[in-house]
Amino acid sequence: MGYRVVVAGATGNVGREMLNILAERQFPVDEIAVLASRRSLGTEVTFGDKTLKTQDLDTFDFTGWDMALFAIGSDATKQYAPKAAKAGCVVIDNSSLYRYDRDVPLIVPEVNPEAVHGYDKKNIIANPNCSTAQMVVALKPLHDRAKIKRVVVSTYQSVSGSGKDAIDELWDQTKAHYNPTDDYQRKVYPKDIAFNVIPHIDVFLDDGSTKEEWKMVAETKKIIDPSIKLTATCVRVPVFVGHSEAINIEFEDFLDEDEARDILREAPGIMVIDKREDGGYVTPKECVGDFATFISRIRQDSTLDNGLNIWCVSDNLRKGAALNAVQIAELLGREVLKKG
Ligand code: 2RA
Repeated sequence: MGYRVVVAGATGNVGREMLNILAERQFPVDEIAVLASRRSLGTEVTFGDKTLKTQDLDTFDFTGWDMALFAIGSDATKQYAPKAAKAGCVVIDNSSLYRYDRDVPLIVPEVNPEAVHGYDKKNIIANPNCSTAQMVVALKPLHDRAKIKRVVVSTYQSVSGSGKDAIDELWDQTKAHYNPTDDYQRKVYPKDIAFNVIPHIDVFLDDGSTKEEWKMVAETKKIIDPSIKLTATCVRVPVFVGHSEAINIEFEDFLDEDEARDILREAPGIMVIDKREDGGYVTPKECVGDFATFISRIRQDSTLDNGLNIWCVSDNLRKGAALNAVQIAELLGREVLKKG
């Protein structure tokens, strides 16, 4: 006996990964429905060895379906999540719409699995921002051992975080660089992503930070501990898939780098690749398609009494979005619905 599962946004990067991961992890599916907007209606998507035809999100009846993984953006989520929730289908939403709602649990299963029991306030569970998910997986085991006071994080985020068009843009700009048209040669494109880095993701806020940076602060506080002080600089880099983060941590208590490495090695969802030699660390290219959050460059920060630096890399379409959503579905099934 398994679950009747819906994937809404099945033709997007994250929606397709959700289907891949549901199949890879052999999630107990009795029946699956894949939904898309009218403009993508009928598009075929793959689920394991099956090919499924997308149905119309606008007319779909969620009644009798156990859970719906949403990857449709905040605007569409606002329209369809309440409808699904009201029909008794638990929504696991990848957009930012509900993340900061006190009646909606924001969950990274390796970090705060107990929060799943709060799903029934709105019948909605929120998935965190991709740059937050991998970071809190790394921070939580260290916080449990030495209580984190402050985090300074710089991110190096791949273009797939902002969708399929951004992947095409990087590809086209890179090609244009080697085969410049007259127009391209004449103009200098300072804000191109190809061969560049851009310190701007999402919109600017009044205090000069960006909403992406604000999300990392707000979500870390909600998922781990509101007392943690965090400041972030989120940067877009010319990488197709895989977010990287340089994380500086100040603890209440001293934590030796070797003990930190041992703790991380034993922590759920983490793979430590950390040798002080050429290639003794992980790069984003190596994380693509993997479930793990990779940690390298673990070392004391000697400028602080209780400081540590780490390098954190993960597939932003997987742990940063689709995998975390499927893990929440597994948690919901195991702890609450208990059908599978
Ligand atoms: C990005 N975190 O990387 C944002 C949304 N996925 O663009």
